Amino acid sequence: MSKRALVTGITGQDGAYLSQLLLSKGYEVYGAVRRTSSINTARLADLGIDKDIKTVEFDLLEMSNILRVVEQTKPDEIYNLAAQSFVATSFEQPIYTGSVDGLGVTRVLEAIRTLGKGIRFYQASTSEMFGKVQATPQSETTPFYPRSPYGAAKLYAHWMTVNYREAYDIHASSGILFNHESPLRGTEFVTRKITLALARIQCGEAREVRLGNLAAKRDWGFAGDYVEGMWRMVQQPKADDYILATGETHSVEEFVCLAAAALGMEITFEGDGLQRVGRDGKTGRPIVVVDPAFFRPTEVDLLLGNPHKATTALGWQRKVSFQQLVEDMARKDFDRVRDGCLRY
Ligand code: NAP
Ligand code: G4F
Repeated sequence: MSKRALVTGITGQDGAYLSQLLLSKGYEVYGAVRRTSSINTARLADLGIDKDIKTVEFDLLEMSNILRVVEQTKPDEIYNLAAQSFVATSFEQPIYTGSVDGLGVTRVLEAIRTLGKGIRFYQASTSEMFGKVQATPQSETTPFYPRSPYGAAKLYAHWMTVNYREAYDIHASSGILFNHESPLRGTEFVTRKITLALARIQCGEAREVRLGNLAAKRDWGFAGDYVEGMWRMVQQPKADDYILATGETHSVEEFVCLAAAALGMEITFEGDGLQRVGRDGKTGRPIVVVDPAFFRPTEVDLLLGNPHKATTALGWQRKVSFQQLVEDMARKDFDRVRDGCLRY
């Protein structure tokens, strides 16, 4: 008999790739979708799987709803990907972020504790929990030091996942995932913001892109590779916590240069601090401008993960290189802008 999975956050980037993977493995997939004024399944449609998923109305803020959904769908596995996932917004909406990203996870764990301790649980934890990093590279034993309300809420959720595993013997795993991107990434995140803006500039629809901290460094991988790691964690005989990362780090500025090159543009940077500017190599026109509006009250300067445990215990490894990822994102956005079919 096929396994049944309940995926929260199914309308987001990871929800789409994970559902595609689970369907390919013969799972019956229930997609937990919160009520919004517009239907929001464009990513699932892009992967051609929107018709294969059974959707259920779900909100991490509503305990009674979570209990009913778990009772009615009777999943073998729950993947909790739902979150207010944008770090910058968490500084403006810290209480909301705490309720969804922190307490929301406890609500799901309570539903499992109440209704079915046999349900396996995956929690979408994050490298943002390392924040002001205490060691480099970061591994499962590196101490946490979150630098945003998002990071703090996710850290609470991480420890609740560990606690419910230890206290109630629930098969609950926490995936500490470093940044992962794709053509399905939300446009507010820096990678997609860059690829979309450069595509618009190349198509004559925009003149410049305004960014914040160009020196920030991230360990960026491809989301499609990371959902495979989530699934592998849940299949282990014993639940545990694992880092998924590439073991490489690159700056925002490097990402800009590589994305520009993929579109046949050359950008050269000059100046320091707020005066730093990226110019078109041919015309000298400013294309990348620093705007303090995109600085964060507290920043995570550098993330670099050590995926050794996942590689050895799960047999997981990323397949898509950084260069390939950037090129895929840049070219996909160029096609979308050129063809006038931008849906998210
Ligand atoms: P995303 O694209 O922003 O998707 C977030 C999903 O959560 C969306 O489906 C959203 O629904 C849903 N959601 C938000 N608030 C909700 C609520 N109150 N109740 C139910 N659903 C709600 O995020 P992602 O990049 O796919 O990331 C997936 C998860 O991994 C998130 O928990 C994120 O924090 C975590 N994570 C991501 C990364 C990364 O680099 N991508 C790294 C580490 C951890 P709507 O469509 O209605 O907004
Ligand atoms: O793309 P970002 O917004 O992602 P961030 O903050 O690293 O968070 C993402 O990864 C986390 C895993 O570590 C996830 F948990 C989280 O849900 C999310 O998916 O910003 C990346 C870096 C930051 O240092 C930011 O300050 O890029 C810098 N940046 C510079 N200019 C910018 C911009 N970020 C955004 N969003 N927009 C800018 O204009």
